[in-house]
Amino acid sequence: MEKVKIIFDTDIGGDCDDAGALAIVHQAQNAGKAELLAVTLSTGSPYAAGCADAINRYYGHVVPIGQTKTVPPGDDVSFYPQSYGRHICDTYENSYKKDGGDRPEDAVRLLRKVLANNTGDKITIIVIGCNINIAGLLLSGADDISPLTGTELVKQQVRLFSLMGCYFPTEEVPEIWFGDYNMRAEFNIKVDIKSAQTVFELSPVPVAVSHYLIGREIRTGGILIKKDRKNPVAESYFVHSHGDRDSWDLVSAYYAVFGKGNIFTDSRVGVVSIADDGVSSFEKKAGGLHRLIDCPDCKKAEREIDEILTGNIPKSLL
Ligand SMILES: [Ca+2]
Repeated sequence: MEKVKIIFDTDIGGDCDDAGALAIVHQAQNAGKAELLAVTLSTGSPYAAGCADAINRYYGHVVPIGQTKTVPPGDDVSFYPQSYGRHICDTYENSYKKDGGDRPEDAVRLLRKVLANNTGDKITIIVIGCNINIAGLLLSGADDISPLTGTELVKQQVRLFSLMGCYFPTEEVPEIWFGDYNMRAEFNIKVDIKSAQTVFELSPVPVAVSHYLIGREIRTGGILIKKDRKNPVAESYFVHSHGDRDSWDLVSAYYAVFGKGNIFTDSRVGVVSIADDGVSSFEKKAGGLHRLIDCPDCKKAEREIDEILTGNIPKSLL
């Protein structure tokens, strides 16, 4: 069985789908299908490292954690203390308690270290927050860790970025409204537009995009609440959503580990562009490095993702 090496780049603690995505990676690792190498945090929240580490400990795979040293421009810092991430960090065992715990190292340094030390199969990077860390990696120069630039390291050691971001209007959904707010730029892009532009412009390897309208149609994770509240992922879903939640980040985690598997298609290849106001566009183009993930049967996807979250990975995926 091919074991997929994973780096998990996340803004965990804000929306519970990051916790669900991390659970997918851990369940895949338990089944021998994945190996989590590191977690990097693309949020300034002082609770994010503790939240990620608590989940990693619950599943028995403790890995190094890095964090951006710059608060992303669109982060709402007043939200950190109200987030479910704070509750998980404060309640569950972890090494990164806000007061007196370890502090995560710089995310770009950790990314460079993990890539530079890699031998054998290439690494897949799941990117499910804003793009500050990956842009920082791509723009990084040679240093004491490696004589290679970030872009060279990525080209040599990364198989794929499995990235959640972008809203592409369709005929069926030409606009998204939350009350009187018209969402033209998707959240992960809007939090750091410049970094998103950098990633789509500079990535020398394929980027598979779990875009807004796909994850929105797939509701999962609530099943964990009934199963085991000692599981910090179950608690994340309970505190944040009291049940199922849209699966934006879980689509990226599934695709990173299992590819299209039984539930996704990725027929479109081309180029994603991010305008200066964060609005995304996609142009089909032969030889393009970007592709959009599509889901022909969202109900089927819900069933399969919930099965994986509860540890029942279909044999066809292994
Ligand atoms: Ca996220």
